[in-house]
Amino acid sequence: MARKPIIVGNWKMNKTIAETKEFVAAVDPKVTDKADWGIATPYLDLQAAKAAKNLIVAAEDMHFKDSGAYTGAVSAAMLKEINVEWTILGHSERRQYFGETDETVNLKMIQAINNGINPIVCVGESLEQYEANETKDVVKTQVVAAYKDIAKEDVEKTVIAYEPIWAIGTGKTATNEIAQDVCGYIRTVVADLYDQETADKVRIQYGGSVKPAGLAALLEQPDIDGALVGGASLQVESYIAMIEALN
Ligand code: G2H
Repeated sequence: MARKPIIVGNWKMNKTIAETKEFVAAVDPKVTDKADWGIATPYLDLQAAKAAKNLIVAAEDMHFKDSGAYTGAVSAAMLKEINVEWTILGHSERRQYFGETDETVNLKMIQAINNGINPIVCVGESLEQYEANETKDVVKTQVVAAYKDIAKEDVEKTVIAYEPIWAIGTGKTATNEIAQDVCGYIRTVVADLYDQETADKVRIQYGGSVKPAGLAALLEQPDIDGALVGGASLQVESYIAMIEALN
């Protein structure tokens, strides 16, 4: 079935408000309808990013509680107030450096859905797990945990990003065959959890050192419906090169 590709830049801890304004002014007018194009930015940049008319604007994380004593955290209501309707959840850097677990990712998935925010949930294995041939077990565990108590009709509002940790920011990209194999497997996990129709609707991205030159071939893979792009999403030229790569 036809799924519209979704390509989202993950800025991580990069760009000031001034740099965000400059980026959006240059990139937003170039956006085409060949895909849903987006940027996930630091919280402080979100409002400036919302000047975009075409780009999806996403947070990079969100808390699972409505409010309370959670120093440094940002709630769904705060994002909604500035019309941010997307967030990344469970990025491996959040899991690695900020104590994110499968359980908190699931709580955040539920909170996002309950508040009309579309989550892009990241899964992926470490180099050690990859070398031990545990990739599919790891991503299955992460996907099953993330979707606990998520209703079938809400699944299509979500996006799954498969990001092998060994390919993140390292310049090592999984081959398209590896990426397809795992993304195809993830779709079977969703089909087992729900049904084939639901699995056919959910969009699955690949992430990890994606570059403009490789994007079109990546998206030719039957189960890869987009990309979560870090480094190559930061420069105006490189983001525009991705847009042009799909024209
Ligand atoms: C993976 C990716 C974006 P990069 O984290 O989520 O980053 O493209 O720099 O590997």
